[in-house]
Amino acid sequence: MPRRPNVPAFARTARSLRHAVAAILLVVPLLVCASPAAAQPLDDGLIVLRSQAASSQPADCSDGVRLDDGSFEGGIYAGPLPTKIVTRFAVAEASILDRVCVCWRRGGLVDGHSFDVVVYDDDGPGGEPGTLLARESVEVDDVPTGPGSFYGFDLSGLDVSLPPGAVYVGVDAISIFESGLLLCTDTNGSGNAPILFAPAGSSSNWADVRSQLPDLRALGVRVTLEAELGPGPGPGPGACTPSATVLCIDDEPGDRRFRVELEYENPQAAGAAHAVPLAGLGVARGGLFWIGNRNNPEMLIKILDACAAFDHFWVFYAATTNQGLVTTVTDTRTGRVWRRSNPPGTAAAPVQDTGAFPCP
Ligand SMILES: [Ca+2]
Repeated sequence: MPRRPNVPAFARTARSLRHAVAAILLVVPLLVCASPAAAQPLDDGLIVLRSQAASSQPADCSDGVRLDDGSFEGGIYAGPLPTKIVTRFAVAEASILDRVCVCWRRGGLVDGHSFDVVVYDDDGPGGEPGTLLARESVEVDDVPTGPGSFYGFDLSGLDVSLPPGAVYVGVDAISIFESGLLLCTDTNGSGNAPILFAPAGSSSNWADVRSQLPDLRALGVRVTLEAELGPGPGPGPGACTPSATVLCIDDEPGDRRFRVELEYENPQAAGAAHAVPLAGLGVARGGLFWIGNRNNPEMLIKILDACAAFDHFWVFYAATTNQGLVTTVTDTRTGRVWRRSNPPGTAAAPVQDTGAFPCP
């Protein structure tokens, strides 16, 4: 489902209505653009931002990272093909993506559209956008006639880790033919971060917007980042010790709080299943077990911290087997033990225990 924006903040000028009419007239003659996709400016004077009432999460990301000078002199559109456009943000330290805010202005009769917020690592050729870190479908509507409005999108639920260095953030796709909306542009600020565009759906073929629009200084795109938590205090007394048959799962990073063991029984054998930690793959909350053949994973198990909302840790697992199983999870901090079993010869049912361990 597309994500709707949180509190929109409006930007207006006293001459907004007159400028909006001028915008329509200016846009239409410029629709024929270079192939495969091209960006064009729209210049119709100074925009003065005026945010709505103060919020802990301002829709214009004024508490975040911005490359613009706070005023947007124009808008950018693309044609004839839908186009994605991104700009580069420096990331000083490992961070979590919190929000992305995008400024749109209405260039025609349509007052809303759906698009994707996209975030790329800068690991492409020559520092171009490479790995896609996040893509979220969002929508805006009731974009007012006039200079432009910011719309903020909370992406913290995606849990996107941003590596130190730089990332590209922008929208996919913009097309005057589809939306009639223009992405706000700053043409008189001091921003000089790279701004690149590419045909929608393309994973490469990035081109420098400034090769066509040398006056463009920044897009109406801002981000809010949160510093990623560093390593935790380390394993506590009695913490889980990983082994071939013991899977350790963290509560706080590195604390190895939960010990997970799986015993199995089938007509040929019985014993302890083999643990496969996934932390090295960036999956800290769960792991796998195999029995007899490491190419045949039998169980995925995870322990989720739902303390904030439900005051419990959750233990969920799915086992794709009919072998007999005894699953044991130990909270090494409290000594509490959680156990579930599956009879031999019975297809294992999934387990979703939302009361497995009390917090903290
Ligand atoms: Ca400006």
